Amino acid sequence: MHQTCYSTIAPGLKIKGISRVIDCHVKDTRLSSIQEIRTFLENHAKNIIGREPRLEYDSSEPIGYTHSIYRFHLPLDEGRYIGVRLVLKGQDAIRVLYTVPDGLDVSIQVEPLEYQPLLVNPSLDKDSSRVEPPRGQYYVESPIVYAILGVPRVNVSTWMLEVKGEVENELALSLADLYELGVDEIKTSFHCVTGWSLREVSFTGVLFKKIIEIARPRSNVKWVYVESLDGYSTIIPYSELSESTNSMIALEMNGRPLDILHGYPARLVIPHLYGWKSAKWIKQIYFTSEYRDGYWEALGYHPRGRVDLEERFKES
Ligand SMILES: Nc1nc2c(c(=O)[nH]1)N[C@H]1C(S)=C(S)[C@@H](COP(=O)(O)O)O[C@H]1N2
Ligand SMILES: [Mo]
Repeated sequence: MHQTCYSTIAPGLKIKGISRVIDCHVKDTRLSSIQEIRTFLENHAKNIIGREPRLEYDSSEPIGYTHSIYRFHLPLDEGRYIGVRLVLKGQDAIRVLYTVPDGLDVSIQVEPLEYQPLLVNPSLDKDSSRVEPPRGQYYVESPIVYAILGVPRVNVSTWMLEVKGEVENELALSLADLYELGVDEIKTSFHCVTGWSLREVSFTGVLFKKIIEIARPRSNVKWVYVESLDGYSTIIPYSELSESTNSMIALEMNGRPLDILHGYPARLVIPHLYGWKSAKWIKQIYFTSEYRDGYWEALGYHPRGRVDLEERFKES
């Protein structure tokens, strides 16, 4: 079986008791039934855990119109398990990801590879507010709330947003400081990678290009890594923020301070990228020349996540 695997991790996954994610790219594998999926995964897992696997089905869901995810468990002792996620594009398997719990020794028979995202930067129409939903998306009436690591408690009197890394001016901004920088309002659509989109939602906050002007990232900066109070993280190509006129640190939604469920006191809103890049409850923005996986990127999602290019998962 020809394949490339690499080993990765993100802080939020550590919180969940996962010590690493083994991410394997798959090629030329057509799976047209659940039976074929099972057989394929059993063979695949044998290479990873080095013994006969017992595969238990967990769940599956469509991601847009093109992709789907199947989740299985490989049970271990004491109720622990290795999580297995199979990503399919149509009927083609494109990757298998294993979430390995803390303290477990797996004999990986494959070389872990450092993932090097290659991003050419096509300047396409980034307008996401047109009436027809983008490919693979459908409109819903109200946003679905995601809090994969729970809703954190926030004390706004001590909360500060830190802006750090390879910048000339590091910043620590309170909520009042953010308002003092001046806020703008945008009206936009918002697109979750699982397929739902919101139309015409308004956000008020500090435009990201204003943060860039003040912090002055150095010329070698290529990525912006964002960490949240709940341990969530994500990574965004620097150019997607520096060239965007409507990406912001949002403080209000539809004219009112963000609800705690939607990220109070501050969240990112990057309208032309899938929703997982719009981290809620943000605490640190880190400018860097080096790529590293955030929470969902460590689980196989795309380093850039452009909606117009349907960048849902990393390329195989
Ligand atoms: N801290 C944190 N930020 C997050 C998430 C999360 O689970 N935790 N989910 C992301 C995903 S997948 C989406 S689609 C949007 C959803 O935003 P909403 O919960 O305000 O609708 O938040 C993003 N930001
Ligand atoms: Mo999402």
